[in-house]
Amino acid sequence: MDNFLSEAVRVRPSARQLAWQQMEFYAFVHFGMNTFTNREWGTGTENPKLFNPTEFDPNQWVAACKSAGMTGLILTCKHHDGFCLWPSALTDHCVRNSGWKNGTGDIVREVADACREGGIKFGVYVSPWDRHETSYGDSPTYNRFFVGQLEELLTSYGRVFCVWFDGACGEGPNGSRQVYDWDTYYATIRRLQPDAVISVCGPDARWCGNEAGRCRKNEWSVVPALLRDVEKVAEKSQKVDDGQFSRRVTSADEDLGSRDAIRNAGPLVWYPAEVNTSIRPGWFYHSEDDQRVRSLTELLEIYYQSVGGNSNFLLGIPPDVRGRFRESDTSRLAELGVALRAALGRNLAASAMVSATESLDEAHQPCNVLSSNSDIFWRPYDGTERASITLQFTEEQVVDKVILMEYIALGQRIESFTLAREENGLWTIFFAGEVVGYKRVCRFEPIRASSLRIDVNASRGFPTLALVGAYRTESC
Ligand code: FUL
Repeated sequence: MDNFLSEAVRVRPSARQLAWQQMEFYAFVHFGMNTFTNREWGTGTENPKLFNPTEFDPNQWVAACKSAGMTGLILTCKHHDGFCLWPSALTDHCVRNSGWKNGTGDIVREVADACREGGIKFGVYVSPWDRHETSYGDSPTYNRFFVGQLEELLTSYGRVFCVWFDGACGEGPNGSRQVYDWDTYYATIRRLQPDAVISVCGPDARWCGNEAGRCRKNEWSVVPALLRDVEKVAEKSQKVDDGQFSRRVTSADEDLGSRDAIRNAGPLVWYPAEVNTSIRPGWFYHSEDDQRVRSLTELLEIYYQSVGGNSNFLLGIPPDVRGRFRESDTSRLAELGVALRAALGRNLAASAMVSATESLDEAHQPCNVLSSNSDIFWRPYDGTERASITLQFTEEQVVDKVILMEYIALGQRIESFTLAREENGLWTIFFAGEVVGYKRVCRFEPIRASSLRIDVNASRGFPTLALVGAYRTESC
């Protein structure tokens, strides 16, 4: 194996990245001053009294997220307008001075508690760009203020699975430019919440590059380290609220991780993709969008492309001025959950007989791919880069999806594979793919098969498979 490929397989996820990857699908809740002013970006001059939800109900949010199969929720604790959803000791521009509960409430606490009680994880979005705070633009002073806010959020509300930073960096007063002290922000998060991933403008999870819900045909988790620095500098992020940014998809960086992309790219890092988009056109609630909730078909497509394409899926759902999700949105989430269970609820291969061209040893037998225990997996010998695994069903099956999962604790290895089926003794290849990674959902027209074979045709060293599942959508 070429040197650069040996290096690529030595790049492994951290424990926090592994735990995060397994979350797969979670909610992005934009709630704050903009909800009450009907905007996407506030100016920071809004009267705090405007924030006054009448039926705030985070348990309703959590129940809706769970109905879709989501595993976590990220809340906009502070958006660009600087208004804090917790009673920050560092600013008056916060819930303490709002009309809600006469200033005695704490939205962050109630949401964090509702998540914990509901059994999903809680994460925080906190905008470094702050259009209210007067020290913004006086870099050292503002950086101290922002670290103080991080400390408040990361010490008062229990465990946080993610700190989500976007790259927006607007001007301060009189055109002054704020230089963010990312290194201190990151060190603060690691110190206070060592298990939390730092996403997008951070080292742990990579933004897929658009807000339209589209990811690449092949999302690699091993990519040039340079990408992380670029994110860190935030030069590529949104600069204006022009409504176009969210729809722009550049093709220039379509290939981030193939052999060609990494051969001369310098150091590599584990930097897996996250796809973020909203169930509505905007991130915040606008009543004029009530008829523009994404269809079930669109949501399923984004789900399969992202979760089924080695990415995590962060879906925005905005509460309205009551502080509740709209009925249209909750019923769409419930439909999505029903559809996903019907599509992927039953593994038709669960009792298949499994064999492989070779297996390293007893601990890496091919039957491991049928186990839901993601800690056991199949692998061939060192040096074997092409290998096959065959599942013989107990009776002929009709199948329209196959799930493959690599054992990514040993890196991302598979570069190309095909699926073949046997019907009446005849083998036919019916699907070809490249990246597998944490999870790949292969979708195709229903096929009839008595056996299914996965041929790994190219790999970076030996391939691994932790799961092979076969599914057929059941009518619901
Ligand atoms: C962007 C922000 O400017 C948007 O308002 C939104 O919060 C999105 C998720 O991140 O950078």
